Amino acid sequence: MSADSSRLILLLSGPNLNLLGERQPEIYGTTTLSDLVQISVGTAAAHGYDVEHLQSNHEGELIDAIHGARGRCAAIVINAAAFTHSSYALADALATFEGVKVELHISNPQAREHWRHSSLIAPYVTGHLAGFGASGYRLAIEAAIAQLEGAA
Ligand code: CA2
Repeated sequence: MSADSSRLILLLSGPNLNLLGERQPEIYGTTTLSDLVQISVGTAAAHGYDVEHLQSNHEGELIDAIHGARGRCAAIVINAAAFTHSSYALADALATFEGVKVELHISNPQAREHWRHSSLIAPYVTGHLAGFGASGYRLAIEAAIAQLEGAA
């Protein structure tokens, strides 16, 4: 049986996030991507929502996943990693998704190198969360659900 699209959230993880917990713990913490997915799934489940997760190091694969979410998912939570700062194609793909979109970052890009200060996807998302480490995943799922349920 297919999941109820009004209660399905797509969680997307961009390039290199598969290495979380292995390197640069001073920036990204020690939590692995699988831990973050588990936090997201648990948070969503507590509110009666499902999470589907995809991590890819390939821009086109993330774009295909966004296209595939159209009409099938209620929200997208995306940590586009470095594609945030470089991919017009990802920005265009997000613009085609009509549901709730949350841009998520583990670190605070504004407090880091200058090239991380601009987000090409920012104009196409409902809102963004950055700098809260692993807790950001719980907060982002809650923010997406609050939007879907019309809460302030
Ligand atoms: O803070 C975030 O979540 C970022 O999206 C992470 C991206 C970075 O390019 C963005 O500016 C901010 C980098 C993800 C790389 O992940 C690694 C994980 C472990 C070791 C090395 C990189």
